[in-house]
Amino acid sequence: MKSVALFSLFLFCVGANANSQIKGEKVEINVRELGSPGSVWPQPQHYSSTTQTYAVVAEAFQFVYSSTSHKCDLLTEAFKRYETLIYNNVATIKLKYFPRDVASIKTLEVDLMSPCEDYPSDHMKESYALDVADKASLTSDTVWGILRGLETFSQLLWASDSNQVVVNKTNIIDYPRYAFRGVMIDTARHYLPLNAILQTLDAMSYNKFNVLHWHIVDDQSFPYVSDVYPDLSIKGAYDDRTHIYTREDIAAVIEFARLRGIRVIPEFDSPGHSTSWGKGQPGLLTPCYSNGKPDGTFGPINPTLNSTYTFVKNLFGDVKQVFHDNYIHLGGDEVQFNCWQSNPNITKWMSDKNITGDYSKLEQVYIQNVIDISETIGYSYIVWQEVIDNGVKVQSDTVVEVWKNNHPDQEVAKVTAMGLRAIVSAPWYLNIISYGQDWHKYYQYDPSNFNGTAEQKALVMGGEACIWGEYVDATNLSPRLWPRASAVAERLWSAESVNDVDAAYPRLDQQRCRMIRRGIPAQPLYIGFCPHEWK
Ligand code: CP6
Repeated sequence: MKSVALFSLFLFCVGANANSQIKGEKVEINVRELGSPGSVWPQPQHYSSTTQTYAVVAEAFQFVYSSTSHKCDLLTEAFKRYETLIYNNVATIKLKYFPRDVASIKTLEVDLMSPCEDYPSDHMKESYALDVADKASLTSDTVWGILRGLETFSQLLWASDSNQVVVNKTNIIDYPRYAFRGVMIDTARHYLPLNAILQTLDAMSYNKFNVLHWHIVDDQSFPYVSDVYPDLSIKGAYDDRTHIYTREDIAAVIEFARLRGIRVIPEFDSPGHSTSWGKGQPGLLTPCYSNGKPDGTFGPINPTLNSTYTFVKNLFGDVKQVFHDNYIHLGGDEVQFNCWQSNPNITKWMSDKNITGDYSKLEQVYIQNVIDISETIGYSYIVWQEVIDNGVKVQSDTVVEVWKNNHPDQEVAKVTAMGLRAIVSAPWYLNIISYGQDWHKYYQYDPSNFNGTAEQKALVMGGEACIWGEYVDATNLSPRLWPRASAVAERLWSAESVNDVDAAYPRLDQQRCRMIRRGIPAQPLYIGFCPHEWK
């Protein structure tokens, strides 16, 4: 009975026996530890539980507001969602109900101590306290904390050997280690239909992620429908009727995310990675020259023209109307200089400005302008690390995303030594696959493990799992993300000391099975099976 697999088999097969006994008032459970069914992913900061269990009458279970609680639609929606989840989960594992006279929990009393906030933001608080005893209660200062606590509570439920839905007597005080816990999706290399994005948001909420970084456009396609520049998607999308994101589509994504306490940050990557922008906006990209004349190909956005900045200003103004979050990701990665080098007009402009030959400086001019435009519009912004690596001088409130996997710790040290905030995605490129349990290395990377002062460490906001789209579309998005991104989720939420892969394995295995039961096609960690596969 050491292996969790065998333990689960015992629970769900032997437990189905009609003669299963209820021992008196309290259902006694012999084996109960983190790693057995009913454990939480990501692991809470403070967790204590006893072997005492309460029956949960899942088909009648309800979340209720305490008499003093603030109330709002967002929370009431969440109650419904989790009631359904709990009910369906139980249905999926084909449990029978024994609503007998044992100690049981019929409600979880929710106490929201401050008025609901409408939108999650960079300063949202997510801490909560959950107490499951003779009475079950969930308390938080914020609606976001309540959402996290509801998720935790839903994960505590499991099946006793008498085949009842039970929850252990448990006390949890929980809060995230990092404020920024993201997943990046790429809808430019392959279009992702709306339901794939919504499913990703659902899975993110099961893992307490709180930012969807939406890399919405890139060289290959421009699915974003702009009101000011409709030609961008008409000419730049893979298909201007089916492979686009309208205002309504994006509003639906943002609303779905909001209800789950997830921010949506769009990325409009420039001046590189912007080939598709040129189709609907002639004159924007730099014409490349061969043998002294334009060769018909185009390079990065042309930083030397006033019209470029008028365009960016109008486009970002439009984006700000559509995306609610305070942040935009400006990109700035992998800018190729050779096309700029080939173009005589660029050369002339650089000579006039006394920056001949210094293409990093030219990039700096562009980024500086785009940052200024973003600030005027009221945006805070994130950039990829090259912006710093190329010596671009940025404002002190810039957030730098470290993505290159050669010594990310040194890069984080460098960025934070400059007083800039950092997020890390370098070790978490989930689009890269290999044979074996690669989640170990995602799990063991720690964003704060670098040579630096306490002040520097405080500038590390968190990180994100990236799933670039060159080899990913809706067919393989979910299995490639989950449960590998769950390893990242625990690193970003749980305490630094929670870093033992062997201890994590049975909990992660259970989290994966839980995601399957909730409809997320998460790939297996390794050999084995899920309890719901057995009747
Ligand atoms: N597209 C953009 C990409 C990548 C980056 N930016 C990328 C680079 C290396 C790998 C995966 C993706 N496809 N715009 C880098 C930030 Cl391994």
